[in-house]
Amino acid sequence: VQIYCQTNKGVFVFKYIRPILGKVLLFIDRSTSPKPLSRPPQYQERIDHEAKKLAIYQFEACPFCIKVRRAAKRMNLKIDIRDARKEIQFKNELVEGGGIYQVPCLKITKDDGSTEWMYESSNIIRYLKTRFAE
Ligand SMILES: N[C@@H](CCC(=O)N[C@@H](CS)C(=O)NCC(=O)O)C(=O)O
Repeated sequence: VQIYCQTNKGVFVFKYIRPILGKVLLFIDRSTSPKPLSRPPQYQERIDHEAKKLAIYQFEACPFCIKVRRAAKRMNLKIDIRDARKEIQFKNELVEGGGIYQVPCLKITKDDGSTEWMYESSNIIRYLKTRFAE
């Protein structure tokens, strides 16, 4: 990939094609938005309370991030979405807390105040399903 990226063709792909692909993905995402799971109000309140302890660090048009956002929406989880590309503060939090600049990353704040930073979209979705899916 590194060698490929250094060629003119690679630069072209990354500079021009990727943003277009990103817009196409966002369009598809918005027009096929998943239906959120419906829960009894009291149960949903408890889930909302738990979801306040989570935050997703992401980029808007990253396919792995779209996958995680869609899974969260399907499970009706109101998780704070933090754009680590547009907001330098979130980028810094991610790198300082999680160790690397890679998205998506789920920040989990435990009851004792400690934090866990979970990378890899498939791990994040598995974790959310284990905790919140019926
Ligand atoms: N295997 C990872 C891939 C994540 C990934 O490649 N993320 C890219 C964005 S699409 C990234 O963080 N790149 C860092 C950068 O652009 O600096 C996952 O499934 O979460």
